[in-house]
Amino acid sequence: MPAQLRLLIEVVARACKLISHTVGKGALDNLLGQLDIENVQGEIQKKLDVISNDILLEANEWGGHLAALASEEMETIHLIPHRYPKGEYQLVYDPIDGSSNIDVNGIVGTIFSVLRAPEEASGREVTEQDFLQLGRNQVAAGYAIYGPQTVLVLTVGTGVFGVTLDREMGSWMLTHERMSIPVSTREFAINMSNARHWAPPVQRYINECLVGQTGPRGVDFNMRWMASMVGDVHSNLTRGGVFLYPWDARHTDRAGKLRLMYEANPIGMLVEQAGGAATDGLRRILDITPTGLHQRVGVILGSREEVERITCYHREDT
Ligand code: AHM
Ligand code: MG
Repeated sequence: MPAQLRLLIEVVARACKLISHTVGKGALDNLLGQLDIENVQGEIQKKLDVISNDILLEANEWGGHLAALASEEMETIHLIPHRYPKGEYQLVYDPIDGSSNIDVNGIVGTIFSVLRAPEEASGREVTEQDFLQLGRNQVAAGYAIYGPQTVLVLTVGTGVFGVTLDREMGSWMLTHERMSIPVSTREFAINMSNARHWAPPVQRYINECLVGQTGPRGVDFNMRWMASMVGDVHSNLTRGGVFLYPWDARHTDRAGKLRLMYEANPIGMLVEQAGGAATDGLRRILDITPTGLHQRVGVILGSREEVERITCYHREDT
């Protein structure tokens, strides 16, 4: 792995350590609740969204490994100020995924993706356009999950590894070597309250799961919904499962709720590296050409057999 990339990942991991500590303080440091401001997506920002965004920004800005950063919480890209050295990578992140869980002490996480700045950008400032790269060109991707344990799950394109934060020592310990998603599963994760909006292929799939043993699948399915993609994906990576946040009747152009650049792409890369699959119902997530930094996309990922089945239902429906 190039030294600059290693340094970058170490800095991100250090920032995640601080976010983990901050998330853990909650009401003790008056960190719960929301601010009276909206982010670029029109969502009210939580205090921890903003604090975590700043933690990642400040940790990475001066290290010399980045050309620019982009985040769910910032309208456009953040260039490295001229007073700091510039590097060859671009970092994209969602500082707090699952923000609605903050106040209820539920699972939240940080998701990040590393891109290489285009070579032709070496003599100039990078632009937002330089960030709009295919997910398959990511050089690294990962998430930190802040649950009963803080675990950082990472890929640099050679499999998936997890390190757990030893809170007494303040260091990361390798605890999950070569994580892999079982090919088959009997568990799905979806927000069932959106059922009336789903497209027919999703209705078909979930209905078949719900019918259980007596239906076409011939087996009973279990459901999980943590309201945090990182939480549900960590479950997929640990014991298998399929996670869906599909586009539905409320979305135009097959845009779902989740964001391509800093949610679907990094998680898609991790899932594929762990032997799973990730599509938007019709296209492989990592092959979708991004048209905007905050672009949204439908997401179906996890155990390969189920993702293939759901994708097949979508193809039959077109
Ligand atoms: P966020 O990054 O603003 O927190 O939004 C992403 C989250 C995902 O983690 C989760 O799967 C989904 O939104 C839950 O949304 P909802 O409760 O609206 O179904
Ligand atoms: Mg968020």
